[in-house]
Amino acid sequence: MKAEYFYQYLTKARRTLLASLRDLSDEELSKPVVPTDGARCIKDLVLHIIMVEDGWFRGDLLGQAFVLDNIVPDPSAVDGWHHSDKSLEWLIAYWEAVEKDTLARWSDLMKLVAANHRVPAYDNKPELTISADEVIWHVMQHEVRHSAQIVQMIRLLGHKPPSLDLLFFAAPDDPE
Ligand code: NI
Repeated sequence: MKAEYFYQYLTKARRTLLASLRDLSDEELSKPVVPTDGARCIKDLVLHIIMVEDGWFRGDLLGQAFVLDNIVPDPSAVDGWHHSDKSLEWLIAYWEAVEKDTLARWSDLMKLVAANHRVPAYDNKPELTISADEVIWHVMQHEVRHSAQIVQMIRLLGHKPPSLDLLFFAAPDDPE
């Protein structure tokens, strides 16, 4: 499967997920349903997914400024795990801006894949590298894994979560 096809699937799954999140109250989106120092609420996970794509594709692969730098006066203030103070509409606007930029730069990303470009896998171990292709798939797979956690949180809040499997988007004409 081509990476572009899978990213297109993600853009559709995001719309379905966000439609479900718009049906939740701000209190529910901010509620710490998982007792952890990490991502506790839906907003924490949504922002984490966006920042990972923003950071890997722009900062690590393309060597360009983060989308975040253009939408907040102080990007360093958007750090850490806990973001219950953010509005869902702000999160959606950031996600849409990242997606738009990724789609606009897709051919540049694929050029890095074709050139077998490699970047450090960890900030503190520059000798350990990962290929551009692995970065693309890491970021996309990362969204799938955390989206599943969001789905579980929606369930824990007492709501019916959306179905986000690729199958449902690949075969939209399936008669129920
Ligand atoms: Ni993660």
